[in-house]
Amino acid sequence: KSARARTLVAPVIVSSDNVQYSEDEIISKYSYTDTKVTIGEDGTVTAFPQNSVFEFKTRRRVSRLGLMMVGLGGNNGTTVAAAMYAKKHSLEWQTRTGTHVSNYKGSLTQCGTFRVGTSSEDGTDVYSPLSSLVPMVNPDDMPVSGWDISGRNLADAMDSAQVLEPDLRNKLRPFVDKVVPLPAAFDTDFIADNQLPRADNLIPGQKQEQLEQLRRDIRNFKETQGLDEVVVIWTANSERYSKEIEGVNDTSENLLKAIQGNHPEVSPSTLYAVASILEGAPYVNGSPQNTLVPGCVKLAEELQVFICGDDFKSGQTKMKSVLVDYLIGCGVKVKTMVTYNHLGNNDMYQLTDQVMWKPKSAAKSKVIEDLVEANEVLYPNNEKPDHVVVVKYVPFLGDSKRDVSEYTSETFLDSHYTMIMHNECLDSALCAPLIIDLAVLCELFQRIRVKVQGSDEFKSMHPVLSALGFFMKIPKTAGEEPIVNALNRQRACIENLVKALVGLPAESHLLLPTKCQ
Ligand code: NAI
Ligand code: DG6
Repeated sequence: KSARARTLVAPVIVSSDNVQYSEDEIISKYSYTDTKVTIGEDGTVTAFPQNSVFEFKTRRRVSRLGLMMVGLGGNNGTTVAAAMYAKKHSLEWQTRTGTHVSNYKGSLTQCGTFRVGTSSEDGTDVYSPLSSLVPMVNPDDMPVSGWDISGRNLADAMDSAQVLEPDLRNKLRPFVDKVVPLPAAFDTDFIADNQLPRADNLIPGQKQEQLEQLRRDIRNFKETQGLDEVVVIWTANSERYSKEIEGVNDTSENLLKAIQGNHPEVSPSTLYAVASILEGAPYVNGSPQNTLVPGCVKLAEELQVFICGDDFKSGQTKMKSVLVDYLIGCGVKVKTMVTYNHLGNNDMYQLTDQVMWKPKSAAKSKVIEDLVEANEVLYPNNEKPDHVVVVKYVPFLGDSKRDVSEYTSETFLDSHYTMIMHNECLDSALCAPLIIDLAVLCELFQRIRVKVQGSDEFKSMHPVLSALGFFMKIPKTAGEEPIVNALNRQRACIENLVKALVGLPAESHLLLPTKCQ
């Protein structure tokens, strides 16, 4: 039997009345269908399918993009930088299992494929990467910079992270041993005491001076590397929550004043976010703390700069957002989820501090709420599964994260269905490809303009980039937009949005002709 699917990586040109390609732009029309539901006084439910037309304009020229990571010298930061240097210089390295060639496995944009359609020749499904539909940044061409409270050069930081194989570290050393992170904005009140010994690379002065220096750093990076755009991604230690206080961080004006006044509740991460927004650089919060306080969101909205949060969804939580979706989706009632992580990297060491652990604990625990709320047949009266999250610091294991999870459910006639899982992977290998994807997709979003039905103006997407929820434990949404946690829905959102840019319909999964006579 011949193959039923094939992957084509060549650019896909869509031939349809819904799309026009000019030298500079792709202009598409997309018919968006949703169903409005009304509930009558007698309880009757009526559904009204509705269509609206969105027009998209996507600039075809890809910006020259630079990535700045906050926490460049940490495990994630050095792993991302290593992959990019290794790929750019086509490095190969030896391990006991053989020769390895640099690659971006684990990245949705670099290694994921999506169904474009059915071959007219032989009926096979045709798949392509997203970058075949719309041009995207090649991460090999993306200069990397960033800040760290530790002034170690990247070669030494890679050694200390113990993520990369020794042969690869040796091959990278000549490229990175002169690369030193920029001095960081820092406040001892937002980080665990156990991190203080590494804090030797700090911007002097108060918060306003720190903000100004961060802004200069972004501008310098842009100028010296000849960049069109910079994306800033927080991958530094998880901070404590900052208090949200009326008059301090509730509006953009108050937040800027609070920075000027060196207010103790303005966290370093909020300073980085404000600096990025003021410089027009999209900002991604890869940790669970409330960096994006209301004043910061308002600033992003006023200046129309993208923000995305919170906390990378890389391992156990990602699995949870697949498995619980699968179980509840099959009509199985999940009753308990008990999940353990143990590992020994610096992130986990910092999380031994109970104040710093609080936001991470909340992020790891929230991830199934929408899935449970969506099924009152199984979960009436606000019932919820018992959800326990435990993490432990085990220094010997370093970055090798162990995830042990037990899910107990009720299925047919209340019989019990128990699943036990054990995963092991380098924490940073799970997370680094997400950072690359976030940078690549932020750049794409920067090039999109959209006109909603009834408007005559093309505008950029909403500054809160909820479409990137696939990568986030607690996706930040705009206003009343509901949070979606199910990974498949989140992936479909990115896929269908990119398809809309070239006038392709959303994937229906129907394959209808083959099912009909
Ligand atoms: P890490 O501890 O190895 O690296 C963090 C780096 O941030 C350190 O080098 C530290 O010196 C630096 N840093 C701390 N405060 C800073 C500041 N104010 N400015 C600049 N740099 C600062 O941690 P790792 O493993 O790289 O993780 C980074 C972050 O990503 C953590 O917050 C973690 O919770 C989050 N994360 C990681 C995931 C993963 O799978 N690895 C998944 C989800 C989130
Ligand atoms: C403890 O779980 C360490 C954390 O930093 C995690 O590695 C990180 O938040 C990833 O979490 P998850 O739940 O997606 O594996």
